[in-house]
Amino acid sequence: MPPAQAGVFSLQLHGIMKRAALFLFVALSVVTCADAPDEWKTRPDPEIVNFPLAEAQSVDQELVDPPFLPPHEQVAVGPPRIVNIRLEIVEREVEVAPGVFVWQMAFNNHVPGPVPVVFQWDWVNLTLVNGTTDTVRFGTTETQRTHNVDFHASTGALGGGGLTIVRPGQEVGLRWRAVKSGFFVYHCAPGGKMVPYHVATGGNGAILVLPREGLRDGYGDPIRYDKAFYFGEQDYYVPMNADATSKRYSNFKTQMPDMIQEMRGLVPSHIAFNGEYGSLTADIRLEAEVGETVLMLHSQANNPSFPHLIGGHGDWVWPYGKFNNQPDEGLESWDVVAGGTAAAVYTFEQEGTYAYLNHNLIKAFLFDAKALIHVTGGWNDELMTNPFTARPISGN
Ligand SMILES: [Cu+2]
Repeated sequence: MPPAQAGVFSLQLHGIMKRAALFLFVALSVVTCADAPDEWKTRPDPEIVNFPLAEAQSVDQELVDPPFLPPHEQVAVGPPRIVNIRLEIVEREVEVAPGVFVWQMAFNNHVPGPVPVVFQWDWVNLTLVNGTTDTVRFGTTETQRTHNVDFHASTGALGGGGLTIVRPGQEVGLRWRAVKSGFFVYHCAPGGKMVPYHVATGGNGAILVLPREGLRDGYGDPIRYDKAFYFGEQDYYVPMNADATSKRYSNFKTQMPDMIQEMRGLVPSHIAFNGEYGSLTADIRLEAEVGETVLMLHSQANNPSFPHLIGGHGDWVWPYGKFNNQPDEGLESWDVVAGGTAAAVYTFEQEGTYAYLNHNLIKAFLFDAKALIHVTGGWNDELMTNPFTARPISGN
């Protein structure tokens, strides 16, 4: 072989070897990448995914006021179901902080709205009512505006927003399938500037879609929680007077122009957990025992948040609150994106009062983005103790 051709052959051989090495590397990478998620991820069961709607059992779910969740199983028993829920929209004036009144848009007379609990692949069968059928339960306020609901957990039609436009005095039905598991925001979204107006006056909540096999930790082992608390964080943009009281309006409609003007500044006047200042620090007492595992669910429909449990951790935290992603272990603070959620579990190990808050500490303490969890059941000196208590400086 002439030297020139030998050189070309050598180059070709070199190229072939490089391509072979590259192929081997890619093949190994594919095997490695394919193996890693398979260790934790579970593939959907085709029998569940393809289960016929016509054969699904229909069950009613009675929703409850946050921060609590309706009684529920943590592992699915049987095939997908149709879960019937009812959301009644109320426009009401509430004192969200001392001297500060807001006309809210409230699902089921509460800000945030209630948390339905279903399993992945169930169907959610909603009746959305604009107004009330039960004036004793919800007061006598009549609604002024058109509303709807956009479920981030659903698929199509603006999350259902396009199929649920409902005028005062009307009701509308919407059925959708929970194809993703996780904790998902829902909110009113009637179009244009009505979207931020309705969301930032309280027209939002979240739905819990559990994996059918239940929650799993980073090792793939089952997690079962003893309690679940929902921390719905709400920002308000309240037109204020010079004396730190709010302006007052005759209804949800007449409040809108001034409030929209406040929103254009992007700076909330008030931020609360569970709709009102003091709600989860004074009005409602959250309790747990040492050894209990608490599922902490957080949503913010309009802004980011940074949950933190003072004195504890997120033992396991699901990125973006979505349970089909492997959870992160032992976090100090974690993320809620705007229009998103977080889900974390923590097993309490010491008694005491824990603050669960937005670790933007200005929002926690100068506003009211915080809650308290009161834990009883004993103290473990090995985890923490005072070798000596505060005393004059001794120099030793
Ligand atoms: Cu609305």
